[in-house]
Amino acid sequence: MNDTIAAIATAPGEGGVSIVRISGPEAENVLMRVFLPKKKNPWPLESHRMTYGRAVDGAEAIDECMAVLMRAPRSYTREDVAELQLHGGVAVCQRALQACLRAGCRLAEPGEFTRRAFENGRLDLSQAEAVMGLIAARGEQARQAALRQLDGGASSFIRRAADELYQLQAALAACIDYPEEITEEEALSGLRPRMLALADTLAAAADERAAHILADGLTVALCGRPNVGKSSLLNALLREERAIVTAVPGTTRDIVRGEITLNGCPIRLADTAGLRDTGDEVEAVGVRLAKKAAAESDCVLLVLDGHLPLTPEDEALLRGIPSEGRDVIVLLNKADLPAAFPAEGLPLPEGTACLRVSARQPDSLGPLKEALARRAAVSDRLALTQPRHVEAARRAAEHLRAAAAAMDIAVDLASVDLSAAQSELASITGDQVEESLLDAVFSRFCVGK
Ligand SMILES: Nc1nc2c(ncn2[C@@H]2O[C@H](COP(=O)(O)OP(=O)(O)OP(=O)(O)O)[C@@H](O)[C@H]2O)c(=O)[nH]1
Ligand SMILES: [Mg+2]
Repeated sequence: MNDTIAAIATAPGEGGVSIVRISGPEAENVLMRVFLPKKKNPWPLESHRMTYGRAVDGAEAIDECMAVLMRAPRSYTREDVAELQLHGGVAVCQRALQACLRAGCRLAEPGEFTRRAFENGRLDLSQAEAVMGLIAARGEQARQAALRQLDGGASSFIRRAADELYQLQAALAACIDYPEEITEEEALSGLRPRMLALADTLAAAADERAAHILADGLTVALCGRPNVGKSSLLNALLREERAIVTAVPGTTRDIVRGEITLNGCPIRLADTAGLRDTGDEVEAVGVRLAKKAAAESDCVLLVLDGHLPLTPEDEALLRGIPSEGRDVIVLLNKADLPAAFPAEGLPLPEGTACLRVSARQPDSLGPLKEALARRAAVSDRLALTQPRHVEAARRAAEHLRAAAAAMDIAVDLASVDLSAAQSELASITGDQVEESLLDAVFSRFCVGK
């Protein structure tokens, strides 16, 4: 951690500016070698102030630029940080980075700036991950959740839970260590309900579905027999001709994907091959892919042709809707044509949504969009929103339940479970983590952050 690192902090490609960032004890010295300020007697640079000049590599000019030095500890990493703001372009910033490396730093690993911010105590681990969440956010909802986490929302929830857990551990330890002073029953009577209450609090915050939707968006598969208008509906939702549409049944074979944003939530749509028994080898592969896409999605749109009587294939698909566990919306497409059967007569499990739509009439898709937006909306009161945190909290809740159950058998067994729960909570904030976990977390960052 004592060396000085550098990386290009902006996304590759052309843009207004690109930034090369340097962090570490040699940051100022490196800057003095690669930056030639315009003004006289510039050194030492005033901290946190932009200075105009040139980026240079030895005697050669690289670009006109601005530079800023942020002295420790008032910087992102809490080390001395220097940044060069160059014209945005691949060659310019590559060359400036090379000059920095020659001037005495090494290339940063992915996430290494943020890892230093964490190791220097500026952020806890969940906040460091929130930085990554902000960068990765593809919609308003994910951005807001990441910002709440950066502001310490997850950390303060976990610290409160950890405090309660410490109290439980202390009470249990007292009763193990001083059995003559407190009767075991006295000491234990209140503990079990508190363990279960804490387990409930953690389990309620550990909403895996919500965490997955924030990270990946809501995945939706358009399924149904051939020719009912799945591809037409995909195109209508995307408002572009993404998938091929023809009157020939069996047109779509590959999965055709597209994404829309509804109320700030990304909805990832997959149009699939029409489901039927077929002798055509290519189509059969498509049917297999379609079933896989349906099984893996959060929500299935089962499309029927509302202007033709149901076929045995439609009926088989309707019978296949499970009564729970799978989220299915039945769409009666081609509502611009006369309806062949009433929606009410369909044999649907209770609570299954059924909507009349027409791919030819974009206005008819409003209720469908509302239904999808509702499924993609995640409560903004959820304390934990990252899959890693949710899993750790769920495991902590399991250990607490095991501890509560162990109270009848052996109090020291319960204390082992409480310690295990405490380790899970500490892994969220990074108060107690293995180096390998840190490597895994930070390697998912981009270089330069
Ligand atoms: N009138 C009317 N025709 C539609 C509508 N949606 C689709 N069609 C027509 O139905 C036929 C089949 O449409 P597709 O979108 O290719 O159907 P599909 O379900 O993707 O079919 P496969 O890819 O073969 O499984 C085409 O001729 C479309 O123009 C609709 O809402 N109203
Ligand atoms: Mg199709």
